[in-house]
Amino acid sequence: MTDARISSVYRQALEVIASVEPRVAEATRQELIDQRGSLKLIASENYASPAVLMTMGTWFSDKYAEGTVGHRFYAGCQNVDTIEALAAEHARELFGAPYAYAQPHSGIDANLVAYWAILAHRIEAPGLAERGVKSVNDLTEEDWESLRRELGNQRLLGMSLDAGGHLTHGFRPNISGKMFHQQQYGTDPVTGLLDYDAVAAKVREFRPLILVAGYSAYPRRINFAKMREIADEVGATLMVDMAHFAGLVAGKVFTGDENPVPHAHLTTTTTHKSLRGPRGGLVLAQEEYADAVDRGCPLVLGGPLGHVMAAKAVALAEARQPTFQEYARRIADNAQSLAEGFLKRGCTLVSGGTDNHLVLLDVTSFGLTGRQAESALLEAGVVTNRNSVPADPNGAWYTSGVRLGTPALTTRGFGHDEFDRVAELMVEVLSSTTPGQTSAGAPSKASYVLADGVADRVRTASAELLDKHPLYPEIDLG
Ligand code: DSN
Repeated sequence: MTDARISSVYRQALEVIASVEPRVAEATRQELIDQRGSLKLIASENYASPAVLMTMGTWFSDKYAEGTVGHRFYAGCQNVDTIEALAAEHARELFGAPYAYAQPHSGIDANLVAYWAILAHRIEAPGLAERGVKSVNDLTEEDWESLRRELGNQRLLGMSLDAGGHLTHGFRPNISGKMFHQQQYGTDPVTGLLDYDAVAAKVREFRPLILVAGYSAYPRRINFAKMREIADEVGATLMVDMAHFAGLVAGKVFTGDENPVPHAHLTTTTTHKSLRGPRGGLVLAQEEYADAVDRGCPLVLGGPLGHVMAAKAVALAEARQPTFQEYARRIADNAQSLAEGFLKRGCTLVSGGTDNHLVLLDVTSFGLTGRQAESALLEAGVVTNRNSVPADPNGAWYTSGVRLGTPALTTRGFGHDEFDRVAELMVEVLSSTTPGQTSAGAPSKASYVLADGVADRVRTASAELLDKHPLYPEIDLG
């Protein structure tokens, strides 16, 4: 239902923006139209509430606040202190974490803060403890030299990108793959599931300082109690990146061994995926890591974004409401419906299904690469992202899969029947798509041919679903 107050705020804001740069106002208006008119299945995206969106558009953006709550490098940070403390308090309460750090600007930043905190906490130059050195102020030049050697000589083990891990988990093109000696664990080639015995064997052999668990494209839950046992066997620090499934943890879908927070030494997340907040990151930690995490800014972060931390506080307050638990349960139920919708139509899913918020559809059975599938689906108004599948023959650029997530359309109110229909429409697009050719007439991994009329037919069918579940019904831009 349209809310006149909210509509009026946005209309006036767009007028103000248009008076300076009309093209930005127009693109902002168009973005809402585009998002309203497409089936958003990107597993890492969502729709934040108007309260969260509005909180980001304030004068907190104008303030520098490097440092931590109560210990800033700038004067006049009393209100930033208030909102950062609130965001951290909500995060601690929501996730049951001893410590929370609300400053990271993104997931990669949160992971960098955590990595450096682990290094700072765990690495010591030889002989420091014996000499009773407690403060960095007491380190000699030789100590620093030896620390530098140690820092650059640590091992990290994370899930491989093609098995569903994230590029910040030690993938070579990312700084995490360069600052650490890294190795990766994968999934079982037959079941597509994490094989804990294989992870344990790799950990025993590689003896990492950091064992990273978590994923951005693994469609299954993880037993974090087991991962902690595996880490403990060699004295490794367990870091869990729950960016994708933080909403399922917050909403108590993942509890007990599937809740990483009590088991991990440090847990990182973004706030904008299933958690449905502003774009940003968080680090949760056991108390012993708190001091090291607190050094995130200025160690690896630029000045904290006050307006975004304020929006994190609002979003986390929303996630503490009982309705968020219902939302999280529906995310997982809807992923099941989507997976069943594909399976009953003969499609291949990595790991044979899902028990979290995402489905990884292997499109090779349609004779397509992920890139071709992604483009054909987009032409029909279905927004997805191509994604590697385990041991992907098409590599990380063209890929063989598309990753699909339910958090965004669940926010719009989609349920079982709608997700089954989404699967049906996607299968119609993919089975009507054939690989194209390069300009020289060779087979192409990028171009595709979608049969005439299919895109229009699917767009019309999608519009029926989307119209029943309007996006931002509170907002009428006129
Ligand atoms: N880009 C995010 C995702 O799509 O999973 C993670 O960085």
